[in-house]
Amino acid sequence: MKKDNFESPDYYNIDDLLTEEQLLVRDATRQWVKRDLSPIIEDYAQKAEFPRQLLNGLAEIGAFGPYIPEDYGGAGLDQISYGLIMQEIERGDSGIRSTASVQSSLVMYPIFAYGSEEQKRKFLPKLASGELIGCFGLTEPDHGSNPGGMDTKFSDEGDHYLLNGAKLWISNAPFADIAVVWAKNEEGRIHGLIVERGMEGFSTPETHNKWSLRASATGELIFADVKVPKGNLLPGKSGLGAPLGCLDSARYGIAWGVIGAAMDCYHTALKYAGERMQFGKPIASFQLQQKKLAEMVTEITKAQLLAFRLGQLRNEGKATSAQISMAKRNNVDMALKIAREARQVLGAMGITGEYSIMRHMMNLESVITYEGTHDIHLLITGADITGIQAFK
Ligand code: TGC
Ligand code: FAD
Repeated sequence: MKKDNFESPDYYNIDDLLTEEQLLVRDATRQWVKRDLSPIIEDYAQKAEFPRQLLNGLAEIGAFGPYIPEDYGGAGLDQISYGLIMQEIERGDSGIRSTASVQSSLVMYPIFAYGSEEQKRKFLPKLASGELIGCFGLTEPDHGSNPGGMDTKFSDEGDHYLLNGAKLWISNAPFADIAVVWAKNEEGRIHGLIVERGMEGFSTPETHNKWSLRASATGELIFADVKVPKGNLLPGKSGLGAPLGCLDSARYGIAWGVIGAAMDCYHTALKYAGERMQFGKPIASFQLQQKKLAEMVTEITKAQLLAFRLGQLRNEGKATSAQISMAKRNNVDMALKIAREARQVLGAMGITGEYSIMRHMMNLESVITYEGTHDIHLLITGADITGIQAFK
């Protein structure tokens, strides 16, 4: 079993900006990652299997619903604590952070924000404790970047709804107990429905042969005349803005999460460069390697400041969707570039599972695509600053 000797870079003393509670939350998550996640993750990624034994630990560290009020079973933390939890988990693996993101921001959040009091009491405490695991069905085979075009639909059959359609690329789908599914009613209006495992006509086949997020289970959601009780429709909000509102919360978490992956790559490369001798010297003494390492820590520091400021805005309820898009786009791109550079610092060793860099790099190829692609987030910034939408 490999020992995790990670030390976090903090070039601009960002720890000084954190409250005692934020530091405690961050350090507890870091310790859990070192003890329970790091020693097993490479093996599970190689096997392409989700380590289900981590679910209890994720619940215990407050990763399921960090900012959901304690009254509903959540941890009642602020947005910066939520971000730090995501950073630490993704330092271990983006796939495990995905599970926490989906559960918190894409399943608990819509039930909390748009659900009835009865739905909140029924589902949120069990989701917070990990007794129930959820997934979020928005993307379809023919509608990825353009979810508003979705074909999944439901009709009102008097005492229940009848749901038909399919969702693709759904994190946690193969083992989720419930799915928050977005579908159109007979008037073409988008609503959220809670679909429960065991409902007749509902199946969740797993998607295999991924080179990315291998320790995360991805699958389809198939609805063939599924009878959904009327009490399972989320009554609080409809229209495309409802699922997109959940994405704001998840994208914010990703903007922090990927800093963790970048930090891990940087730390690994820095340590390796100090120890690896070539031409009679540590490779860290060569200017070309110093350039890579210096640029990495500079980009990590900029990303930390962006995420921290966004967290302050979120705490004040002032962050806009476009600000969140900018941070998601910038920070994922930053992390992916650092993973590629760090891999080169390790030479051939960088391609092996002895080090985490290649796994991070492959994971980040999904992260730069899901929750809105790199292109879509640029277009969101473009539309925000010019007032002109260039999507269509
Ligand atoms: P558009 O006309 O711009 O907007 C429709 C309505 O939605 C409102 N809105 C938002 N509301 C809240 N938050 C946001 N971020 C919002 N963005 C837009 C908007 O105001 C409007 O409201 P109203 O009242 O006027 O109707 O919609 P559009 O059809 O032009 O599409 C815009 C676009 C392309 C930006 C959007 O569809 C988009 O973001 N596409 C990307 C799709 C995406 O991100 N999918 C993610 C699927 S989930 C996932 O990937 C989970 S991975 C999880 C993991 O494993 O971690
Ligand atoms: P497309 O939309 O087909 O895009 C293909 C390319 O075209 C991209 O480069 C894109 O940027 C570009 N493009 C598209 N439209 C435009 C435009 N207007 N202008 C310029 N370029 C454009 N979805 C869920 O609902 N729930 C989940 O839990 C979930 N988990 C996922 C897990 C993984 C591992 C992955 C890989 C995806 C997951 N997704 C999930 C789906 C994800 O959100 C979509 O893959 C993403 O939104 C992009 O959709 P697409 O793959 O269909 O690409």
